[in-house]
Formats: sequence, structure tokens, C-alpha cells
Amino acid sequence: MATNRGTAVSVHLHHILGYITVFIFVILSSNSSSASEDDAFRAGQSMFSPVAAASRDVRYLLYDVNPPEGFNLRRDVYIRMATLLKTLRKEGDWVLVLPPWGRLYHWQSPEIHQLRIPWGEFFSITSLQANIPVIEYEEFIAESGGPFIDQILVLQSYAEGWTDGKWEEKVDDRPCIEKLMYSKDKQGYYRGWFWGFEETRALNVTCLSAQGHASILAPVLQNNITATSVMVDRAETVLHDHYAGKDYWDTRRSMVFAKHLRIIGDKFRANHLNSTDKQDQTPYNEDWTQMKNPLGSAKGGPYLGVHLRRKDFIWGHREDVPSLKGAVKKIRSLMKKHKLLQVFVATDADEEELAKLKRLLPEMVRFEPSLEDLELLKDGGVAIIDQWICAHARFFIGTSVSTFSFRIHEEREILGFDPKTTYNRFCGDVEQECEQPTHWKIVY
Ligand SMILES: Nc1nc2c(ncn2[C@@H]2O[C@H](COP(=O)(O)OP(=O)(O)O)[C@@H](O)[C@H]2O)c(=O)[nH]1
Ligand SMILES: [Mg+2]
Repeated sequence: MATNRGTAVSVHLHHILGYITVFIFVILSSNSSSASEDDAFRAGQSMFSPVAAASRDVRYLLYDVNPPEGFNLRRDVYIRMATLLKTLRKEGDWVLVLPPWGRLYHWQSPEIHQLRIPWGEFFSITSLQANIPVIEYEEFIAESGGPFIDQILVLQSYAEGWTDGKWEEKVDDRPCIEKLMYSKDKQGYYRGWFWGFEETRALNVTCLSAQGHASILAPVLQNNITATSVMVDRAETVLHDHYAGKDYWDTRRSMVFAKHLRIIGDKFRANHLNSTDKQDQTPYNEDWTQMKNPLGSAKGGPYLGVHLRRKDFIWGHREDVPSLKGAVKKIRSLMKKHKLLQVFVATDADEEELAKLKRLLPEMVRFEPSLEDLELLKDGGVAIIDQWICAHARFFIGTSVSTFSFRIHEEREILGFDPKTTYNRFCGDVEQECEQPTHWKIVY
């Protein structure tokens, strides 16, 4: 009985809130809001006040990525969108809205809430803001006047493929090829996933065929569209303007992990791996613009760092991914070669494989949070701490073409490790040519 009442009340409240939101939306769009109303709906600290935003003609770039993509490819797509934003800002006052985290395929820890997670839980927002203006989605709702997105552009490839087998950069309005992930409701608004924000609506959805780098979208956003807020969906469709160039690295360096994650990772290094920044020569400056550790200056903690990707990487029987036995053999030989007595293992192995790995490598050290810690950190935070610890190892070995491993490479590059200690991966048990990862040098 009590539960039913509770539900009824909250549904009711939900409706009222909905009306209030629409009400505020109407006032703000007629441009006569007072500061106190805005304050009541402010979601967090922002470098822009809503009133100032309205008078500045701010435009908002939102984006989302294909649902099956994981955390670390999404981090790469952020870099592409940051580049697009920089291009857009040459001609207008654009702000990037950070797409909330959640409902990622790999984030399977049961019984913890993993939806509508703001970027601030994983990354330092002030660090991101030292590169480009960004706001969290809830701040967008507050400062743009409500949970309405003016225009969605769903990126897609060209139905006809590459004409004449020739690849060229181009972008065109085209009919949607696949069934839209958005549907029109009775009021004529579009509903969709919107990161779990159920009250969000879009006013218009169209498809855009695009092939090329992220900034080819800029003329479309600047000239063909006048909407204040534009969301680019399937943003992974467009590529980096210049992979591993200065702009790439500026944005990558600005993606400083949230402080609590770094602190927990550092504490774990000190307590379990005898690793501190001072001994390891891995000084860190939270102000990334001031950080320039020379290549080869970092020594790293006295342990081998391992990223052993399993799950979907072994289901396809890929020949570039080793068996557990093969991986442990390699781990042992690396420990011997580099005279390391400890090994830290980051892995997404399931319970069965983990048990097997523990039998084969009983001395391995792993970061295993309690349920209470997990509630604070979430699967994303645990993954970041795993990456942070691997990034500080004297020697690192990762898994072939895993973006999780790639992000560790970059972190080690930022810390100033000798590339020989970073760009290493496991070979498959019967792999013929085991090409090692490429060294991407930072451009400052
Ligand atoms: N904690 C932790 N999670 C991992 C590890 N390896 C993979 N995962 C999880 O699995 C996901 C893998 O997807 P993604 O980030 O796209 O990397 P990729 O698929 O390896 O390129 C990660 O985001 C994590 O959630 C690991 O070593 N530690
Ligand atoms: Mg993936």
C-alpha cells in the first residue's frame, strides 16, 4: 500500500516537474527570465550563467556514439568532437555538451546505478575546460532553458558506397538509410534514448551522409543550420582531423582523470606495489598545460603492468589474442628479463577465466574494489584506476588493437616513459607476424 502511494506521488511530481520545465522553457525562450528562476534549475557550477549565455548567442554542440561502442572508443570520439568544436569556434560561440555515461555493454556490475553519469565522475572538468568550453548535460538543460534539443543530425555513410572506388571527403543531406532510433510522439516531438534523460525531446531529426574528418561538418552546422542546439548522433562516423597531431594531443592531455580516481590509484600503488611518483620519477601536474615530462624520463614502479583483454576479444577466436597459458608464459619471461618481482594485472576476464588465471599466476596483484567502493567508482572508475596503475608500471604489455590498451599507451607517453617500455602487446599463440603497436609521439 505504502509503496503504491509512493509511486503515485512520484509520478504526479514527475508531471508537475514536466510542466515546470516546459514553463521555464517558454519564459527563457521569450527571453525574460529572472536570475532566481534560473538559479533554482542550475545543475552545477558552470563558467557561463544562463542569462549571459542567452545574450551571447551561444550554440550548443551535443553528440552521441553508436550504442555498442565501449568507454575507450568513446574517449577517442570526444577528441574528434573537440576538434570540430575548435573549428566551429572560429566563427561562433559554440559550447560542447558532454554526453552522460551509462548503459555501456561492458558495465555489467549488478545492483549499482550506472546511468546518467556526469563526466565529472571520471574526468577533471576544469582540465577539459582549459582546452575547450564544455558543460555537463544537466547544465545544458538548465542554461538552454529545458530538455529540448533543436536538431539532431544522424550521421551515416553513403548508400552507394565509394563512387568509382575512389575515396573522397564529402557531406550531404540524405534520406536515412537505417531505421531511426528516434520516434515522433503524439505532440510531434522526437523521443529517443538521450542517455536515460526521459524528459528530453528533440524538435527535428534528419540524416546526413558523411565521409571524412570531423571538421567537414563545420560548414553544415555554421551555414545550413540555424538551430541553437545541434546533436550529432553516430559521431564515430567522422574521423580525426589529424590523428596524433598537436590538436589531438592537446585534447588528449586535457582528459585528466578525476582526482579521486588518481588518489585511489596512487594509494594502491604505494600500498601494494611499492610505487610512488617520487621514486618512480613520474611527476604529475594537474594543470596539463604545464606538464611536459621528457621522453624517457619516467622510471615507473617496480612491477610489470599487464592489460589482458578477454570477453569479446576471445569469443571470435582471434588469432592475435593469446590463451591464458600463452599470456602467463610471456608475463613470466618479461618479469625475468626486466628483473621485476611483481605483476599488476588489469583484465575483463570472466569468473571462470579469472580463477584459471589465479591458478596459473598466483602472485598477480589486482585492483579489486569492495561493493561499497564499486558504488562510488562504478565500472568506469575501476577501469580508469586499472589504466592508471598500468600507466605507472616500469614495463607495460597490452592486448592487440584494444582501445583500452591504447589509452594506457597515451597516458604513459604523457608521463614520459621510454617507448620501448610502452608499445608492447601479447602475441597470439600461433600468430605468424606479431606486429607491435605504433609509437605516437606527443606534439606539444
Ligand atoms: N576494470 C577493467 N575493465 C576492463 C578491462 N578491460 C576491459 N574492460 C572493460 O571492457 C570495456 C572494453 O571496451 P573498450 O573500452 O571499448 O575497449 P576495447 O574494446 O578493448 O577496445 C572497458 O571499457 C571496460 O569497461 C580491464 O582490464 N579492467
Ligand atoms: Mg570496444
